[in-house]
Amino acid sequence: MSRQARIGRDTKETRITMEVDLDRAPGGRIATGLPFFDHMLTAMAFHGGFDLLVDASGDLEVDPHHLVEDCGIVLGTCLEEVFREGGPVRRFGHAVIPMDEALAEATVDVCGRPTLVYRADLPQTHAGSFALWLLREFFGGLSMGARCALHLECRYGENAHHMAEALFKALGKAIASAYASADDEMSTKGTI
Ligand SMILES: [Mn+2]
Repeated sequence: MSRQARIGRDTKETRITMEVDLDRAPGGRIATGLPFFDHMLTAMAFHGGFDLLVDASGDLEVDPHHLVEDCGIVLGTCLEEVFREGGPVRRFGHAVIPMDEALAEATVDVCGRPTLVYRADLPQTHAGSFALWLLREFFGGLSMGARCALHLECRYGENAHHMAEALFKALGKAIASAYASADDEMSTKGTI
């Protein structure tokens, strides 16, 4: 069964094409026009061990908020398609990942209900020119698109770049385990 999805989404604000293949090795081109965001998405896919292609452009001159949030929605929608068409998944995924002095935790439940809990007290507002409060918009869009519960916590750290990167690495690993193939539907209700 295919555990791959390709989705295009065009609005007046953004134009995004994304492809996720959970069974292909990472290495796809990730280009959003926001280098730090590319760096985070690359870390997520690489450490999750799946391939992600992103071709995104948008009204960055207005505010990168639209693009970052929409990338979350499209990635989530890709995962939702994998879930619907790729056979049963293990449903829960969890990872705790350090990066130098920072420690971050990600937990995913592919439960059909979107929820985001995001706890990260980042000591700097920006990484390069990237405004780090945008990360919440990405994670919110992701949980919405994937209809999953997503809990992200950076327990501690001193460098916001390290803290964000640890979060994305943990997220990649948690996604990989949550969407790994299972023998049966993992719900006592019999359906998700
Ligand atoms: Mn880095």
